[in-house]
Amino acid sequence: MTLIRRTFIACAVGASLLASGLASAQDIKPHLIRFGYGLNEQSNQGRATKVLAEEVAKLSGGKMKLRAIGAAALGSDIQMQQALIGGAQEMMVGSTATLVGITKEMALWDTPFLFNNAQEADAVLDGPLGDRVRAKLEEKGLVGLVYWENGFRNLTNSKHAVAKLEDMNGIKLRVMQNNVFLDSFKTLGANAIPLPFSELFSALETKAVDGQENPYNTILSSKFYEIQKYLTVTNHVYSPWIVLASKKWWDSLSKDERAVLMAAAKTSRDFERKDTRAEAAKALDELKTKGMQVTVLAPTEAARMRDKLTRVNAGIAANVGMDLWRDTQAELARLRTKK
Ligand code: TK8
Repeated sequence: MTLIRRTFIACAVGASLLASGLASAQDIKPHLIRFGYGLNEQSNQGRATKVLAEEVAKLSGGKMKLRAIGAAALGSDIQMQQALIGGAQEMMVGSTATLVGITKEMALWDTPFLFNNAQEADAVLDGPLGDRVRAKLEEKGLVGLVYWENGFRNLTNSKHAVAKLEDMNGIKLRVMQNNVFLDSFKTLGANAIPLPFSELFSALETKAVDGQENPYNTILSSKFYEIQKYLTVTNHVYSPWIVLASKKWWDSLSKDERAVLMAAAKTSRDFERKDTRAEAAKALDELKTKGMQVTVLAPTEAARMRDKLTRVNAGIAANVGMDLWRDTQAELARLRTKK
């Protein structure tokens, strides 16, 4: 048998073993993967992490073990990113927004009202533009595998109902550690204070800050309803999460090991989006049941906020680069006329 033929057979066997989840004959060694995330185990982030861990075990024939460590026990998003870059931790999932200090192109996803719906987000994030932004991480020591859904963000606070722009005045509002969010909420008149998510509950509880903004799922899973009375439906931005690996570690893996991780990441992504959307559809009612007072903005007020918020767009475009900005706008226009 020629070498080429033997290689071909070995590859074919390898592929079918991988497909059946029995990867034992492949170039897969034992690995313990420390995977950190910020939310609770009983959150959409926790549930999807569990699916990821199961998939990694299945596809690697039990050789690769993903140890999930939630509730920011390994640190905030930013601390974990640094641990990945240094090689002290293997993997994590967190907000793209907290990566902007490392990779400026990530700020593209912070553009207020960029996506009109989840389908647009999926198409752009899973397409060439999402790949382009993801690839930028590599020069900084990170590998971005897939985007998960955090979701459309909404505003909560403990002071008073926010029904119009002026109601934002003087609200001490926690924002993610990211200049776009800082500028966006300053523009709306809030006193915006950047804080890691891991410090948010206690900051709200002690009234160090009055409010915050996050998707319904997180307001529910992090029990913000216990300490935040007022919720305003703003849907001001679609927030992605991204599954990251340490590049230092990734580069030491075999092709097969990387294939296992990538396949598992994709399965977890598909599960996560479905799960998150199903939960989000019920979460607002649940938050009302828990006692939150929900304000839906009158169209004129929503338009005033939107107008103010989109003033940060020019700055984002300059920061992420005009080519990336224009290509994104063109892709969105294409998606919108396709229907
Ligand atoms: C969790 C965070 C969270 C984000 C935030 O670590 O910080 O508000 O929405 O999901 O990444």
